[in-house]
Amino acid sequence: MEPVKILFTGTVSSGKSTLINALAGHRVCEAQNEICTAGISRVYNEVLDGCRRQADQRLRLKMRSFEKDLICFVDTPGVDSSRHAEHGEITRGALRTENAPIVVYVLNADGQLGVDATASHLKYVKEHLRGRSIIFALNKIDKYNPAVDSVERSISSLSRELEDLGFRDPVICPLSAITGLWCKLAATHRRMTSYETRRLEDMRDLFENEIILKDAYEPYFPYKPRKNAKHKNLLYQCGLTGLELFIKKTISDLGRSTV
Ligand SMILES: Nc1nc2c(ncn2[C@@H]2O[C@H](COP(=O)(O)OP(=O)(O)OP(=O)(O)O)[C@@H](O)[C@H]2O)c(=O)[nH]1
Ligand SMILES: [Mg+2]
Repeated sequence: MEPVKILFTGTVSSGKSTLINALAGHRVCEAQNEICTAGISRVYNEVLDGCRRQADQRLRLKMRSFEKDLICFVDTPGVDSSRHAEHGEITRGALRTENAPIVVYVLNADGQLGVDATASHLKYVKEHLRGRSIIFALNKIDKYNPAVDSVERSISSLSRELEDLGFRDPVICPLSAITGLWCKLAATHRRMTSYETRRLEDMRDLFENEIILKDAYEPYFPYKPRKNAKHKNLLYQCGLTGLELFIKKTISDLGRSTV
């Protein structure tokens, strides 16, 4: 059976590659604060030859969160680079030609909502969606200042903007991809810098006490924090588990799931 392709798109540095790494539970796609992804890469969830990158950028990994579905994450470059106009072309080409029934649109909650580049790419995606499913990932929620920013307000205004563009009942997943990635790396005893370990503990405090995302997910996927499950709890609290469950539900709605 062919894997279900899930294509990730969005503006530069919104966190597409970090989110794929978080879902995969491995550092596979390069992610950094400068324009980073320059071409299309594909990550498959199979075990093959100890996870080595293939010449054609194919990579197969064991992904604990997606053990039952044969999937392929497609990473694309950010579309609004002024220095690399070709990046936008590559991504728009992938949206037209990749046979991906699911698109994850990654938005940077910290400063990219309502800006022109986001609106014009959203319009492009809408025009080329052709019946495919789309999930919106509202990333970098950890950058919110709980004293002034409101996740609920951001979701409602984004939802209005998306409805105006023609997306009906959009699924919006607020999350912190970086927290999800660090949490999975810690849970599987992978190498982390002391900066990452320290920041992970800050994130734990933030998502336990100050930025509460459960309202966005509880109606669909209720979860009660459990004792002695600190990584599992944080994966839910930072929104990654909710996004994974929406992705799995979408795969299952396609009639492709073995779950
Ligand atoms: N605070 C915070 N930073 C994040 C999060 N996700 C990603 N980042 C950071 O944002 C920067 C860009 O992340 P990438 O994953 O490279 O973003 P991208 O969308 O793939 O970027 P391009 O491929 O260049 O378009 C990196 O420094 C990440 O560490 C998040 O949830 N919270
Ligand atoms: Mg990238």
